[in-house]
Amino acid sequence: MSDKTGVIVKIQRELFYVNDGKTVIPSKARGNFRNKKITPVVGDKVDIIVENDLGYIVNIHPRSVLLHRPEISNIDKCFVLSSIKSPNINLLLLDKYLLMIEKNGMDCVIVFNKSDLIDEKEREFYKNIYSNIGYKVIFNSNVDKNSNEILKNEFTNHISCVIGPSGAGKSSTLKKIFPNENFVSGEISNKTKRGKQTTRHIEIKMVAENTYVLDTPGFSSFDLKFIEDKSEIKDNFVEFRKNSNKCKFNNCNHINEPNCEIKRLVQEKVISESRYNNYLKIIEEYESIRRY
Ligand SMILES: Nc1nc2c(ncn2[C@@H]2O[C@H](COP(=O)(O)OP(=O)(O)OP(=O)(O)O)[C@@H](O)[C@H]2O)c(=O)[nH]1
Ligand SMILES: [Mg+2]
Ligand SMILES: [Zn+2]
Repeated sequence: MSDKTGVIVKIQRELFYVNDGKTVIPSKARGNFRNKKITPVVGDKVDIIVENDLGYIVNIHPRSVLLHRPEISNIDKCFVLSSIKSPNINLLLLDKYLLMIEKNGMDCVIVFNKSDLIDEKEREFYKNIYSNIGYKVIFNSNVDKNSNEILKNEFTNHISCVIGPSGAGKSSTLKKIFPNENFVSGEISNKTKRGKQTTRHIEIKMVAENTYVLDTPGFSSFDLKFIEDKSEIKDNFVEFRKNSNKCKFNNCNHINEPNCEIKRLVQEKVISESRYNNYLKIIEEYESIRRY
């Protein structure tokens, strides 16, 4: 019997795989601990007791960040990866992801993947919306012979996750820049001919010294349960936050209020109409879930 501390790198078949820096120990959650109604998630730093090669989780360290969908903790950087074509980009989903990232105070990089499928004009259009408000935007194509070193460097010294819609190319991109890891991407398997493989389980992988990445399964929708108060929505639209001190009312929601600086900036095309419309949709969705 021994005591160890490590990180849960994956969860599979009711077992938590804890990496203590040397080995990975399959572990179970202790009964008394499960009664507290905290479920361990990937990313958790935990204390375990090891008996006969099986660990028992006895403590979870405080989490710096806890994300839902996928449920993961202690991640410090998020790569939001979407294709613009095939599948078509969903800017509402992208803006929801950004809201979640801002709320959790994480670093963020927006990756527009499959840049081989779009022209310069489309490129500029999407880049402008997000780089104008301060986001780092990187275009990537896995069709290119060389791996994208600019993108690769963004991972160094972080514990990152890659999120984005299914089929956008998250696993393909990780496989291309970290070729020694077995990220499973959606090629049709020749052996089974069973159609597309998608990412099912999530697992933190160490890809370089001090550098960890987590590939996640794509979701087509993303709910707003992580929002606790309506004001968090406007506060986490970065370009609204920056300009709202010029609104007439200091609790302005930027919807129906007179002399609203945000609405003025939308009209002047300084703030993107797409971002503003998605803000309104998110508010509407938030209010509709609150009614139940
Ligand atoms: N044209 C083009 N196709 C790509 C590119 N990157 C990935 N693909 C293709 O897009 C499809 C989906 O790729 P995946 O990497 O499985 O996508 P994913 O985001 O991991 O999907 P989920 O695991 O379902 O969430 C595959 O057929 C890839 O070959 C790219 O840069 N350009
Ligand atoms: Mg995948
Ligand atoms: Zn306002």
